[in-house]
Amino acid sequence: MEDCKRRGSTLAEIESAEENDWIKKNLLEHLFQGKTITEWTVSVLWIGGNCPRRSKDKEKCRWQADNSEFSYHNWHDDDPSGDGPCVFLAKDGKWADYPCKHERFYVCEKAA
Ligand SMILES: [Ca+2]
Repeated sequence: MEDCKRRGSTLAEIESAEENDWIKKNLLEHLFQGKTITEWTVSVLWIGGNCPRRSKDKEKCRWQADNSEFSYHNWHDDDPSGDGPCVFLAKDGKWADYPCKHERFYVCEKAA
């Protein structure tokens, strides 16, 4: 995401259940607090994953920034479903691939 690059960072790469949980608790639940969400794909945050379109193979997904494989993932039962290539984190902490064009929140990270 260009906005992340301008800030000298990249879209977040989630490497552990702790990190996934932290983002879920501190960002997602906060962002969507008090909102009535009926559509699962609305309360989401883009993260830095990339999956080939029309592929349901988890093994083919990579982190955009350095093309590295996922060391951790938390895919929703039906994902990746091949409608990517972008990857979002839903309010329940699950991941899904989805077309990138949808306007959503996104989370950047910087090396500490
Ligand atoms: Ca999908």
